[in-house]
Order: sequence, then C-alpha cells, then structure tokens
Amino acid sequence: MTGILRTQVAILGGGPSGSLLALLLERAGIDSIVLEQRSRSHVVSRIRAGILEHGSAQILRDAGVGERMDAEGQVHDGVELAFQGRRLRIDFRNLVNASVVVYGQTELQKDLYTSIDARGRLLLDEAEQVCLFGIDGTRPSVTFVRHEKAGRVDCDFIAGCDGHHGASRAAVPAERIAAYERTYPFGWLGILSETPPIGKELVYANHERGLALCSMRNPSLSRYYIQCPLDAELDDWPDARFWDELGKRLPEDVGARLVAGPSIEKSITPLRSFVVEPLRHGALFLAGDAGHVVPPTGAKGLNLAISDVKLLARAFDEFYRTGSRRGLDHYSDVALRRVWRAVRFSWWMTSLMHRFPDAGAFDEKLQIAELELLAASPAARRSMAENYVGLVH
Ligand code: RFL
Ligand code: PHB
Repeated sequence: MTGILRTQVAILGGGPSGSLLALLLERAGIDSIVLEQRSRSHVVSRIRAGILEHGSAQILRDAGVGERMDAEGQVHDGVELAFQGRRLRIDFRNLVNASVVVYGQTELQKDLYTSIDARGRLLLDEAEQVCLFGIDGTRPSVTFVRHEKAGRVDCDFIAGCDGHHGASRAAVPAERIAAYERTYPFGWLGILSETPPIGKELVYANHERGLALCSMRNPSLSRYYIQCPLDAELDDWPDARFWDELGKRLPEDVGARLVAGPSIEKSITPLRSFVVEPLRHGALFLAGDAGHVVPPTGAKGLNLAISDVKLLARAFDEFYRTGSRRGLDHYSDVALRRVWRAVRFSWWMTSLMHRFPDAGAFDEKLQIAELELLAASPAARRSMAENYVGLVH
C-alpha cells in the first residue's frame, strides 16, 4: 500500500495543464498532489506544441517558469501564408502590437517538472489505474496503483488534467455531459530534424497537394508538417519521401532554403475539434485536452490548457481565501467562452489551409477568395493576428 494521502486538490495528469496548475496552486498556498500515468522521462520527451501566445508566456513568467523560455525562446512578430505562388505575411507587430513565443512544449514540460521538484510538490509518475470516487460529494478521492502497490488520495477537489484519453472525463455519466465534435478527413505527418529552419518565421502553405507547415524549435532544430490521408502509415514515409513531398508543396524560394537531414521524431496526428460541456461536475473540474481538443493549425491547444488552469487556480484561490464558490461556479462558462473562440479560429485556419478530399471547385474558389481577402484587407489580417497571438478571449 502506497498509503492514504490527503491533499486539497488532486490533479490527474502531469502534462502541461496538470503541472502548471500544481505550480499556480503552490504560489497561492494550496496543497496538491499530481498523479501521472506515464514515466517522467516519457512525458518530457513527447514532441508536441511549439507556439505560446503572448498571454500564455506571461502566465508562465508569473508562475516562475519563464526564465529559460525568455532566454531561449524566439519571439516571432509574424507568420507567412503561401498560396498559388503568392506570399502573404501576417505582421503581428504592426497589426496588433503583439507577438508569440516559439518554445517547444518539450522544453516547457522540463521547466515545469524542475520547478515542481524544486518547490517540493508531490508528483507521482507511473500512477496507473486511476479511479475517481465521490465527485458529487464533498469528500472525493482518487485511487491508483503505483509500482504494484495500491494508493488513495483524499481531497476537496479533483482537477482532471489527464488529456483526451484520460480517466476524468470518462468518470462523468454520459447523460450529464454533452460532446461537440468535428473530425477532419486528414491528419498531419510531422517530423523533427536537427537542421536549420527555412528562415526566421513560420510558413503555412496552401497547396493543391495539401497543407505544408514549416516551423522550428531553435536555430538548429526544425519542425515540419504535411497534411496526409487518415490512413497514412509511418512506414510508408521514409525521410526522403517526406522531404521530397514537403519541397513540392512550398513556394520555390522557400523550398530552396530547405535543409534536409535525418528525422529524430516522426508522427501522425489525426485532426479533430472536440469540446465537452460543462467542464465542471461537482468536485471535478476538467482542464486542457481533457475537456477540449482543437486541430493544431491555429496552434491553440497548449494555450487553452494554460488559460484553463490559470482560471481554475484563481477560482481555488478565491475559495480557500474567502470561502466564496463564485469562481468555481463560473469556471466552466468562462473557460468555454474562450475555448469556443479558439475552436472557431482553429476550424477557420484548418478550412483555409488544407485540401479537403471531398471539396469541389466551388469550395476551392472560396478558399482562394478568403486568402485574397486577407491579402487585400488590413482589417481581415488584423482579425487573424488578434486570434493567432491570443488577444481575443
Ligand atoms: P496532455 O499534454 O495530453 O497531458 C495529459 C497528461 O495526462 C496523462 N494521463 C493520465 N494520468 C493519470 N491517469 C490517467 N488515466 C491518465 N491518462 C492520461 C498523460 O500521460 C499526460 O501526461 O494534456 P494537457 O496537459 O491538457 O496539455 C494539452 C497540450 O499538450 C496540447 O493541447 C497541445 O500539445 C496541442 N498542440 C499544440 N498546442 C499549441 O498551443 N500550439 C501548438 O503549436 C500545438 N501544436 C499540438 C501541436 C498537439 C500535437 N499533437 C501531437 C496532438 C502539434 C501536435 C502535432
Ligand atoms: C509546431 O511548431 O509544432 C507548430 C507550429 C504551429 C502550428 C502547429 C504546430 O500551428
């Protein structure tokens, strides 16, 4: 028996949302325990997001985990869209006087774990078979098995930060939760390569062969994605085929700057939008990917996770300081307003930049008209910039 532990907030999942929540609670003097199903080394080596909205970067600084991000992250003042041989820069700085920070989720996750350890927070990795009890009462608990020993955490609240496939959302009876979902008829094939990026900024290309995205982690580490069919298999995509296909989808001068090299990671992600409502069930609060998923085109998933837990930490703080449940009662509604804005933006960018297998000539004309509107109208560009950098909540 690992034993019975007691805390104020049991946090399920030690990804970005769970570990940041633990740190925000610590700053407010609230006790928590994080239960993470995978090993620490697995969590810190997952390759995922890369773009932090300027507001997310500020939340991380306020949580005391901004130092390495500020030293090593790259501030980007714009992104480029490529279509029909044309190039369009969305100039965040000029349009909305803001920027984003390019800093890998992998690096952020390392910073979060380092800080959790430094502040003596309890994070139990390899905690398996997590089960939630009593979410409708005032004495919820979570049981788990760790290294073949059973354990239990008694708590006041449970924060479900365990991602799209976690146990938290599954613990809510189906009739009390509404799910809204859109699946897209394609995925993203992504690689990480220890080669210099194509330039200083990201390039999203709309091409008849499908979307291509040139991103980066630092001056010697590149991240590239191409749209792929849902049934694509990694075995069919040796590096040479990936580089060749990527080159075909980029404008000539961008393609000419591609530096190919062996991939150090390669993965396929199906694209979907998914939201459940509400995000609160009695003592259980869902945050991050446990409550919603967006397609990666708008670079919003990690940012939503950060804004959810910021809101949740504030609500717990208010409750423990004053006894008021106002913030807790409003958490779901307030978080969902922002979530749906991001769902809309991610859907819009996905619709704008991909080739849909069932699209007719009419849909493709509309797509080009939308891109031309962006090219012609500073107001349209400003709207995109506001959403991309995260000014619209
Ligand atoms: P995570 O990161 O999935 O973490 C959940 C954690 O919970 C653990 N877990 C459990 N623990 C205990 N018991 C259980 N039963 C459990 N089940 C699961 C898992 O092991 C894991 O450690 O969710 P979180 O913390 O909410 O964070 C969300 C973000 O990771 C996600 O939204 C982003 O990565 C999405 N995303 C992007 N977001 C951005 O903001 N900008 C981007 O540029 C961006 N690019 C991306 C992305 C996601 C991608 N993939 C792979 C889906 C690019 C890609 C390719
Ligand atoms: C990434 O660098 O992984 C990345 C960048 C922008 C996106 C999605 C992913 O829209």
